[in-house]
Amino acid sequence: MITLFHAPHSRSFRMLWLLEELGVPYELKIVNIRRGDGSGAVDPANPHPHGKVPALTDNGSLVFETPAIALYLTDRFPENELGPRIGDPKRGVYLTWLAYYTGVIEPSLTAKFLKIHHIYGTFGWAPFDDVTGYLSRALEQAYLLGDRFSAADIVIGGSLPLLMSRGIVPDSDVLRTYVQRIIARPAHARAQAKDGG
Ligand SMILES: N[C@@H](CCC(=O)N[C@@H](CS)C(=O)NCC(=O)O)C(=O)O
Repeated sequence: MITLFHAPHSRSFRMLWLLEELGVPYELKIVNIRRGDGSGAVDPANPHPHGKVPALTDNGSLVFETPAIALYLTDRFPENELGPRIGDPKRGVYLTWLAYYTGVIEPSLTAKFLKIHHIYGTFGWAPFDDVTGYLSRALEQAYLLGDRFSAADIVIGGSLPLLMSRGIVPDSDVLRTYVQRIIARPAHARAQAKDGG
């Protein structure tokens, strides 16, 4: 049985959304986490080594880090076609977007937030403005993989509404249209209904 360790209104919402897209049985465990405003605490019921969410257990395996969970689930349930299988020509671009989220988008966002001057040739990621420019160009197509929705849209696209509403990612017609397209999916609404537990 798959168990998702989740905290309301947090990064783990996207894996809740993915599980709803997949339509597979799973158990949702709401756990407490430390919040940016100083509230909350590490929950002893959460198996994540750093007390974060999302974390997922399945048959004794623990999976954490959002892109790893996304890849684990789309490989485990390939019939749902939410991630290209090994051998599919789109597999490479899929893996690239998943790694890009953790390896480039998140660090560039943190660096911007902390006002860290970007050092080319030293940092392993691109500056945030380059990242948002690249994303905007990529999303002139319907989805990150072109004409097919995938878990990469959940991992990356699912973080955009909050970032755009806070003015961190600049609002644009391309990004707004893309976000509206992906959040109109029924599984997104089902995940929202379960977000609070
Ligand atoms: N790199 C992780 C980040 C997970 C993460 O930072 N989650 C936040 C919630 S938005 C959290 O659990 N924070 C609690 C803490 O830092 O103790 C991923 O992408 O899954």
